Amino acid sequence: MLHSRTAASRLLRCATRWQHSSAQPTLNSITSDDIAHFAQFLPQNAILSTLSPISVPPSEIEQYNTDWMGKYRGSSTTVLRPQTTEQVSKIMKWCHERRIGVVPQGGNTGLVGGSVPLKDELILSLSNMSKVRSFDPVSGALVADAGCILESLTEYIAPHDHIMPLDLGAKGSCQIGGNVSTNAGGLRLLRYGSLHGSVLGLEVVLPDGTILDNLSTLRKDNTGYDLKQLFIGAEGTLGVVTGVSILTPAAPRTVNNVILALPTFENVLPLFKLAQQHLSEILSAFEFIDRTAYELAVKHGQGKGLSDEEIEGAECFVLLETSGGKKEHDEEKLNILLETLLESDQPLITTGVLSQSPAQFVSLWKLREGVPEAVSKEGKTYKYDISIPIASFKEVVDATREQLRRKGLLHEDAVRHVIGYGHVGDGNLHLNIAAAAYTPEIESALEPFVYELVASYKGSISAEHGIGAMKTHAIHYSKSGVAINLMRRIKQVFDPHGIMNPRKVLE
Ligand code: FAD
Ligand code: 2HG
Ligand code: ZN
Repeated sequence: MLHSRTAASRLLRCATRWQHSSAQPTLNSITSDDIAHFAQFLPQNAILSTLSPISVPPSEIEQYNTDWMGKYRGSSTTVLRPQTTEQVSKIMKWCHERRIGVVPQGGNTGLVGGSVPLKDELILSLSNMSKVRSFDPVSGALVADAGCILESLTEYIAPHDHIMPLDLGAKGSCQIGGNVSTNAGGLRLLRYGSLHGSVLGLEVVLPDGTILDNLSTLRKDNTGYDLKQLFIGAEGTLGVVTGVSILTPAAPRTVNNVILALPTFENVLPLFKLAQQHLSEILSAFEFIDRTAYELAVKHGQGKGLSDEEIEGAECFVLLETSGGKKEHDEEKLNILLETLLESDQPLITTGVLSQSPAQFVSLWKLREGVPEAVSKEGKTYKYDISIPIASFKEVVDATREQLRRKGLLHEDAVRHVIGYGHVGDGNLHLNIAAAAYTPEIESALEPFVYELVASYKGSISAEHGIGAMKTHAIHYSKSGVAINLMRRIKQVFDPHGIMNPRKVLE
């Protein structure tokens, strides 16, 4: 069954490749004349280019050409950092006429190679567009420039007792426009849902420079097709998001978190069920970390958890958070859950730590949030971000480790760790493989192995990070030919010259 499906999708892939490459538009490189044109309406400090007359050294462009993992590297000569939507519009109009490829870039924290050029496309950084445009403390509607850093927005609305509906480990660098463009999930999705629900409106500059002003703050608007949804998760392939209107929820009055050690992975599902039953509306996060991920977080100083004796015999960990309106009420509920867990005949947990102070609350979260950073210190990381049934998380991590062992790649000079962690509440596993270096041997041991495994569970090869440059060839594992074809037609309508983030999402 799996074999015939895979063979069919390979055939489809070849056919689509052939069709597409015959129609691939040719894009032009940026020249000094283009720079002279941009200099007519952009301040000098908004243009970084190795071309004359700007002529900065390539090292100044390096950080924009390289992604967070150090896995993808472009060779762009030019970064533009406009300050206004009108400037973005003029840039796009020019690039559309000149057939210059454009890569919109936010905080450059993306994990699928979508935020850096594959060749010498122009990099359009939104980092100079970082003003809050308005905030309504009653409705919670926040309207901000796309370049606002997620954490700054959190700080901006905190005095009004509101929080952003999303939170992620990269909050100090990622931008709201990047979050929208990747449809980022993160640590609060269980409670506040996805950005498809909380984004109220968008301002987008289309590839030909037209400004689509859809910055509504209305909760309800059923006037035909909901165009903003197309740009949420489009990864910069349909236009440049310049403004975001987003619904921010009221801040919970009380939050608690607890880290629980589990003797076996088998207990994760029953624990999740019990937590939902006992905590119901106050359960706001249920995150999973396997033993190796936990140990790496501790090793690299990402938070403090349990003592060595306490974690003895633990196979994995769960970080559970509650957010509610009344401290005593929430603590009572949480304590009843913990007592039930510890006093049962076959306890689901061996031990746990309940945070006792705001500092400890942050420290426990760091054990989970800090895993990507910790893994990055162990070498180069292959990252798979998949949706599969929760019960299969461990099976997938183990099968991947076994596959690498079979290929003779599980040793210090090749693959150092195979770990699993992620958002259990959302059915989203992060499978990370820390290696000494990115090599073709490791890659071909992992792919299509992991994608075929995911397809066998009818899962998704990208739960929250997107397709970017990494998974264009694998999109068919999770999307039908009909759906891919419709996506191509949508792309053609918005971007007939194929200048927006070329060769990302769709090959
Ligand atoms: P970038 O990386 O700059 O760009 C990402 C994509 O969006 C690119 O394709 C780019 O072209 C496009 N883009 C960016 N800005 C715009 C714009 N204004 N208009 C049009 N297109 C644009 N992701 C999650 O979903 N959940 C997590 O929990 C999570 N945790 C992370 C933790 C760490 C430590 C790191 C490094 C990353 C994590 N990520 C997570 C991935 C990443 O942070 C998110 O995808 C984030 O939303 C990207 O935002 P950014 O501003 O950095 O975008
Ligand atoms: C997280 O949940 C992020 O920590 C990053 O989505 C996951 O690095 C990863 O694989
Ligand atoms: Zn995640």
